Amino acid sequence: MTHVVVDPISRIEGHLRIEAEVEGGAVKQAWSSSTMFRGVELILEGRDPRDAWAFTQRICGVCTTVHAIASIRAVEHAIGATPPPNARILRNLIIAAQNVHDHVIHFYHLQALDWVDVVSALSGDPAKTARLAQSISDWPLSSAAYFSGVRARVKAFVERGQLGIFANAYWGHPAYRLPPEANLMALAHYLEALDWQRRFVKIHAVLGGKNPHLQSFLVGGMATPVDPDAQASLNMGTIAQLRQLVAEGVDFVSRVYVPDVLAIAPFYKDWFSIGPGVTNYLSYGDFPLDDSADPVLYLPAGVIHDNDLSRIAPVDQGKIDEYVTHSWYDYTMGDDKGLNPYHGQTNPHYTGPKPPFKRLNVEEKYSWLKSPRYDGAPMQVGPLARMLVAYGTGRPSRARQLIDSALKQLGAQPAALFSTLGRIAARALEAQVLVESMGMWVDALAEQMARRDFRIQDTSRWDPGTWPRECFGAGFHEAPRGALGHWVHIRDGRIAKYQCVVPSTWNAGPRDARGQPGPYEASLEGTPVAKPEQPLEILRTVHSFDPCMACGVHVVDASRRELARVRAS
Ligand code: NFE
Ligand code: MG
Repeated sequence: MTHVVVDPISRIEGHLRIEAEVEGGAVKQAWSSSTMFRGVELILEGRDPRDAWAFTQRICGVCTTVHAIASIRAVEHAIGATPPPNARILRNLIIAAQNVHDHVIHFYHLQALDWVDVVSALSGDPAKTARLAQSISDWPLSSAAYFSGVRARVKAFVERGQLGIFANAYWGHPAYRLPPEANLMALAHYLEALDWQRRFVKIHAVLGGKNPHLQSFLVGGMATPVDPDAQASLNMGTIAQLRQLVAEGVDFVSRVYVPDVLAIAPFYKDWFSIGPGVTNYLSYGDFPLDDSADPVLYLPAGVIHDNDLSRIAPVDQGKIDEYVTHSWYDYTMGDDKGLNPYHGQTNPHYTGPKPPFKRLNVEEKYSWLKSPRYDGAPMQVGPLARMLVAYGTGRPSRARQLIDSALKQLGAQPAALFSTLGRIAARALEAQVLVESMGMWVDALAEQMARRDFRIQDTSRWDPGTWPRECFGAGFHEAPRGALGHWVHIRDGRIAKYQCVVPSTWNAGPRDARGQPGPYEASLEGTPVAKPEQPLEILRTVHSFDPCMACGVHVVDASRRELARVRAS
């Protein structure tokens, strides 16, 4: 038995430590620990709920819009504000842009190098690479001269010993299987994606003034005037600009990102059965298509139990509880109880070993993440959960169509989706579904302007004097990494209590009171590890969830920070 510690796992946001027991070339048991504490829920107490979005948005700079969205929805629910259609449409555009941008960056810059060997790419033949690229897509940057230029650029970095963004990887590891030409093509797209993301995110600058941390959110609506006749507002020029940026997004996702995933996957088909883990999935659904109290959602809500896509249950938020049995928090009623977020508590109490330490005490508490459970069960959340709910319900039909066509191309069954590679493929296909949907909302915004409906905020509840003395609200959102909820309790116009239950908390949380592992922990069980001192395969499965600890724990303890350590003992 080898005890492997990966701490911190890099190419993620924040600090994540994985400990695993490896026996017979595979992980037997694993533990996921966030080694970072943040106190945003506590910072909010006593503040004006109309300001909460600006604070919660700072939980994370990666999924930079998501906590603002969940926060304004929670406060609107509590005080009874109803955003007008323009606000709904603008929010849908912002959310979709966030998801698409985040997914592309995750694939190329945070995950691809687990599968793509940069050093091998340097021996890729540019002419063969051009043939490969042209066989999978009609993307124009595909000539031998182009790939030769990319190879020369990266070679110059490597020869000067300046691997920079490519440093500290396991180049040459036996688990890398792509031929040099596929590595070279993917490397070229890694560099193109850096440039593409900078352009695509202008959608956020146009609609929110800046990225990260857009400035245009508002309880009851948005702070952006819509008026085709005014210069300093969203007008027909904005519509034209949005159409152009969305078209570039569709182009890159459908001609580069998705084809790359489908070209790389066949070399790693065994990863369609590695890393299944927790068999339950949860999606709150998102992208309201109308302005009723219970709107149709473009991506539907649903709960999947035991991988059964034929029976998708509605979401009952009353069934959500958080446990701290293995987390560095105390509950006043005892640490074996689960608490619904309306009654949640954030009482931090670190009881772990004094750093630097070799091992966590996993029999006791070992993470700053809580363990959210739905009806007592762990749930996977994220693009795969959303695409499975879409597949099972048949909505939107485009999701089902893209999934079926990808499975056909790969010669795989839907069950292949319950895996490490399934999470990666679902993220890519979701990016395509969402970037394509953005045109529909740009059209909707143009129609609103044409019918001269410029309403942007429900001001009827802006004055706290119109609120009940005490009220409660919950705001739900599908962030790039999955189901996100904020719960707020308002008393006398101020926040009495605020709780966030975040996607990476669902996925990366530790064992619960019953000892059930969280999704990262469960999915690592059985993951092969060829060289325990270079646990590349552990990175593959953990990265497939797109971890974000900043979100998951929602003030970094500087004394506990380490730069890099990977150790097998
Ligand atoms: Ni910081 Fe986040 C997303 C949220 S965490 S990345 O997406 O909420 O899981
Ligand atoms: Mg929380």
